[in-house]
Amino acid sequence: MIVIAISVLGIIVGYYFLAASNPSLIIRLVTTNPPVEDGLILPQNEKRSWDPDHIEFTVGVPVILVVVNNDDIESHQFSIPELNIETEPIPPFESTTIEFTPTKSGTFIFLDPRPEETYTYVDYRGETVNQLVDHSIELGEIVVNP
Ligand SMILES: [Cu+2]
Repeated sequence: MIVIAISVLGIIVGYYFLAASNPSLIIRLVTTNPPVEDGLILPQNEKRSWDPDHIEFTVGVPVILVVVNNDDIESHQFSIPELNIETEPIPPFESTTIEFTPTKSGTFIFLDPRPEETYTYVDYRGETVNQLVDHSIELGEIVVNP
């Protein structure tokens, strides 16, 4: 009987701590590039976004965030300016882990703070491409609950 009571108590206490903690989370920078006319896939039409692009945490509870760059060519960076969070540039197919504790509640944006840049490479047609990369389209929202 005592064993059962201790087990039930353990489950309740365990659930309480799980419910009170922020989960560790993986967030990816992903690209999509739908073909245009003639079936051509042009780098200039690339779309980039964060997956997920909406995340929620609780103020005062530590967060582990793994940021993955799934882009095959460009480096990207992750920042939550209002919480003073910013990673180093993340090369293609690499990731970085950031640990922080949200210090204030509210709704904030997260983004890639890198300046506009041009990548030059030879594409699948054998043509040299100068791809203008505007990182300001990579936006997401973080809600920090009280
Ligand atoms: Cu970027």
